[in-house]
Amino acid sequence: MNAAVELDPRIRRGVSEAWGLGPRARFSPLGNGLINRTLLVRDDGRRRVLQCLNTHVFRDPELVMRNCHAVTAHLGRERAAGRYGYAVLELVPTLAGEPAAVLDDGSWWRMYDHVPDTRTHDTTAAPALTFEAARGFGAFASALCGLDRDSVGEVIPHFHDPVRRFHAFRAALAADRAGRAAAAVRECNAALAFDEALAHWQHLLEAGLPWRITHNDCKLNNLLFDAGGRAVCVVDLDTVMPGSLLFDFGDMGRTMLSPVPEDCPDPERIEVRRDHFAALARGYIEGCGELLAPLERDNLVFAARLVTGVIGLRFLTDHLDGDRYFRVAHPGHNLERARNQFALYAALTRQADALQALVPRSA
Ligand code: GN1
Ligand code: MG
Repeated sequence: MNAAVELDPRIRRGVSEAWGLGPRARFSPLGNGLINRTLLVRDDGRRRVLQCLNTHVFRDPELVMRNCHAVTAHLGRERAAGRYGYAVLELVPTLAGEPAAVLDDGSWWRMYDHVPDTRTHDTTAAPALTFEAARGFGAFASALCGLDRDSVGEVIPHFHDPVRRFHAFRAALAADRAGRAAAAVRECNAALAFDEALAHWQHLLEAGLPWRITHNDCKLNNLLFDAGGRAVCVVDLDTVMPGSLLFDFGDMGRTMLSPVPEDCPDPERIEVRRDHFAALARGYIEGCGELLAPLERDNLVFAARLVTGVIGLRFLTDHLDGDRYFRVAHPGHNLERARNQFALYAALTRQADALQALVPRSA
């Protein structure tokens, strides 16, 4: 269990007043998120999850909270009707009945019930776990297809847009504001080669790639598992918004096909495990049910390449910008992440045909 942290006294007072926490409430860090700050709160035998929203990333926190509410309420109804077999995050309103508390310093805090007896994984060793994760995220996408499109707004416009991400990288490289480009030539060259994926992306848009409500951050550690490896609950709902299922499958491939986590600094250890890809495709197709269109199914490997490349671009852009977006644990962390993602991108590209042949033709 993680050690307790001392919250800034004003923050502690603010959140305690907002949710009526007792004087002995204890806070400890939770999870490995790179954007929001997440804490486990233990108060009088009760456990809850407290999060500070990163408002530099989520510029419209009110919209984020409205989306989260719409999504959790919808999933709750699907679950009650027997159409969704997973736990659903429960937002805990403040004592004043608000979905979040805005403290004097302008920080946004919200609370979820803690889902008991669960854990996250940063990597998967067994294809069975990969299958479970993919089926869980697939069921999540399928459950969201009944949600009214107007009830979920675009929290981060163009979030996965590969063309914009590529241009943002080129602009960061040209600006070189942190003076790091010279020492990152290899990674930058790998990133520049990503433009070969853009034409196919354009083609998919023109071919009518379905736009749905998607999670947009389906990395393995955004799913809670029980001790037996069963998927229990999808978390991190802040980026649920209109998008493509390819973004979700791509993030799963990015975080489950390689045996090492996204920041493993040694590219030699990165590989694409075909048995995990087969499990991923089978699990996702089973979880999505009828939802997956042929154009989506035929592009699952492309999805993994696309998202791996886009996240590689984002890590590298942030490195060149001076680490202003993703949380880093040491200097060069974003560069290591980018190197890792481009090594994975290259491995996926080399094996693309063999992998796509593993995708079942129908559910
Ligand atoms: C961020 O918050 P977290 O760590 O689950 C990021 C994702 C990246 C991911 C890389 C809003 O997700 O897009 O894929 O880091 N979320 C946002 O690990 O930018
Ligand atoms: Mg997360």
